[in-house]
Amino acid sequence: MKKSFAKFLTASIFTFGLAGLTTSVGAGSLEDVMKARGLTEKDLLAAAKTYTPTGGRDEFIVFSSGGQSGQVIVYGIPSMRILKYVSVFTPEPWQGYGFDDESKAVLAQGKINGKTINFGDTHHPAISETKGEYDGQYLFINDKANPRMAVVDLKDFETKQIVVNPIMKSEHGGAFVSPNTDYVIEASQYAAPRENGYVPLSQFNEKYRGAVTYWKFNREEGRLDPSKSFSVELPPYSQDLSDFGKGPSDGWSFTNSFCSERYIGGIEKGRPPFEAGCSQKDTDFVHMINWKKAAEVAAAGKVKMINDHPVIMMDTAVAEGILFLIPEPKSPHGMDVSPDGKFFIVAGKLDTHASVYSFEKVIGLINAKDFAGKDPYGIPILDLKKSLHTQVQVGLGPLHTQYDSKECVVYTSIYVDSQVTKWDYCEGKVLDKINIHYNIGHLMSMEGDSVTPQGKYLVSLNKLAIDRFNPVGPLHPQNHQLIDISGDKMQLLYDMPLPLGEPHYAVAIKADKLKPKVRYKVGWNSRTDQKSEYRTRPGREKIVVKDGVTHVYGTLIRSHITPEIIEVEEGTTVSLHFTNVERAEDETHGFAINNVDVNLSAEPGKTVSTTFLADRPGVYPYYCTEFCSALHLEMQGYLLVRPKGMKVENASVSEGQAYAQSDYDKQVKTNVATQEVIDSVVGYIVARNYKDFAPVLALVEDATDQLNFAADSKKKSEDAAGKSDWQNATLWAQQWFQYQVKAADIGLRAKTYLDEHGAKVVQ
Ligand code: RUQ
Ligand code: CUA
Repeated sequence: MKKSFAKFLTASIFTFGLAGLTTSVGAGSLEDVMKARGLTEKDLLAAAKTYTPTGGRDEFIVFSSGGQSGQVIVYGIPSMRILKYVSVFTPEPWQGYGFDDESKAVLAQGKINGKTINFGDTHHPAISETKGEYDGQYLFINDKANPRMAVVDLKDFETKQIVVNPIMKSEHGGAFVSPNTDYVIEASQYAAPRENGYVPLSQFNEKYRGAVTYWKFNREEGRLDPSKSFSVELPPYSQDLSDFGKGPSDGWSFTNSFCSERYIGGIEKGRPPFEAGCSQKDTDFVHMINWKKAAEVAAAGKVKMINDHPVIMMDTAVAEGILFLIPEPKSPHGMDVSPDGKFFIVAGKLDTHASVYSFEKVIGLINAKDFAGKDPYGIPILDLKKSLHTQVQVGLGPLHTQYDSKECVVYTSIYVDSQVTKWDYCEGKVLDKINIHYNIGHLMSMEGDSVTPQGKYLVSLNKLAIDRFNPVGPLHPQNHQLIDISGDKMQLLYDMPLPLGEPHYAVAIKADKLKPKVRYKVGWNSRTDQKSEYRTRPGREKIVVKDGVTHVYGTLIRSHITPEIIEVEEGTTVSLHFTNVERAEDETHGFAINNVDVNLSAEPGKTVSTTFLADRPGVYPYYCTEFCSALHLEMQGYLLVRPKGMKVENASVSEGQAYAQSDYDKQVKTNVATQEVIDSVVGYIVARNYKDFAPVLALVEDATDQLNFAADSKKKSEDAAGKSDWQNATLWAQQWFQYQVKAADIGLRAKTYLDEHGAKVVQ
């Protein structure tokens, strides 16, 4: 195998490089394929609009909530290819999330009253904004089940922070950001007592409350700052979705509600259920809050501290003129402020209308103190008719609305009819309808929450898939349908099954606004965004006992784990710290120890740790879990846990075969031949304008590293040969060869890249 390697390499260059691509004609013509697969011309057009050839990129990147999976799903548009699951509230082994000590610390921030919560019901992702434009820096996502908010850094797509809402027991209306991301809003859902503890439902009207929390975002640190955050107390009206104003409505936030009946259920006692009791009235309330003024009120200390968190109580909010109610039709849902900030649209789940409110009218009523009445808590109520711009009949069960790049054009999801309605909110008329499959919840246009929606595509986030895909048992995937909205008529392009939780909302950003890194600075704790105190450089690996803990400072690189043998006595607390010292793109190493639930993921540059009690004597092989190189299977080692009191045995093991000088000579011959091939690849690369290609530059850098390692092993092998230690001389010569293989592998990748990207000869 080794002998043929040089030949193989030469052959590879020839096939992939010098000979160029041979076009192979597949089975049949386009018509044949259409006929065989039963495709129409419309299907082909849809395929052409979504198909992305190998190596191609998407125009938009979507961040979708993962519902009860507690994750965020990342995919591309128009290809609808899933790119990543970002673990947020839930442990996820591929990313080592909830397995390494660093990410465990993030998850631990999400404990509620000391209890570990291992899932989240993620609902509404929001991308950070600058002047109302998505800036691609951070993503926020809420947890409806356990009122929490998380921050994902889009530099590495990792969860950095989880904050627990101090006064809510349930939430829904988050995350939405103010136009400069000063604040992230989180609104409660099911009313509950503000304090922890028992309060009977008979005191619902007096003691149960809703709230909105404004989480202050510190952009420099990339973290929410609980010490500068505050809440506004609200009536027990089951607050729902929220949105921030912009332009003329900047400084205000809007939160709708349902069950303003304050019904408390009791089906088991023969009372009508919540669904009946919560939909008695014809209207519920939009809560309109002047958050800029509220921030001043909070800063002035006009708050009540509840669970160490400042809350502006309702009477203060009313007295300060920061809280108002506007009626909205029956069991509303959706709250979407227009890109220019002049309107906000609400739809009623049990109504067929979407209601367009005019901010100008609403603020006029507030300034003129023209109120229609007060609610039981003394909050001024505006008149519905006087607040409306228009109402449009859009279909049965309208929910959410998204804005197009074309002025006045919006799309509303119609749950019961399983449709999307395209309409004009300025003129108040329906323009088009399209069927979806089935029961749409949210929908999403490109950069639809920003001040400049991009149009082009719309995604329908359907709650049911029913018959759309090959059956996989009673639990079906969700169905995200891609719709072309560039023309007058909407056109369905693609069905994507999403098999991970129930996505609620999603946001799409222009792909070129995202600038994620491909590697960390070597020795990085990615969760705190700081150098890890456990970072280790190659050659500096060590084992240190400190405060009764055995710390192993190790490194990972193709294809070895250092150290390869770790021996401890039964009952030792072991803390392993591994730094992936690779600089190469995509060279992640995993680290798993068999049978003890230890599993890490170390991306290039990252330092990860795991701490555990070695409480059972035994032999525990460990290995790298990512197929990182030809000798990945050899990326292995042993954890030995010696029974208490037993002496260390320095066993002499018969290590492989005993090599002779002839073995050494043979290996050196192979290496010399391999080096010639590598040189020819290098010659091929440097004869071209490879410096114009960033990925190739990175590959060349990595290959240079590998060749330096090769030189180091070569020297060790020659030193051993000088002492006629043929065993070690041969082993080091083999190691030298391993590095050559890696360098060649990388070189060939660089060469392929140059060929495929039209590099030019520059002699
Ligand atoms: S919700 S299907 Cu949780 Cu946003 Cu409306
Ligand atoms: Cu590292 Cu496999």
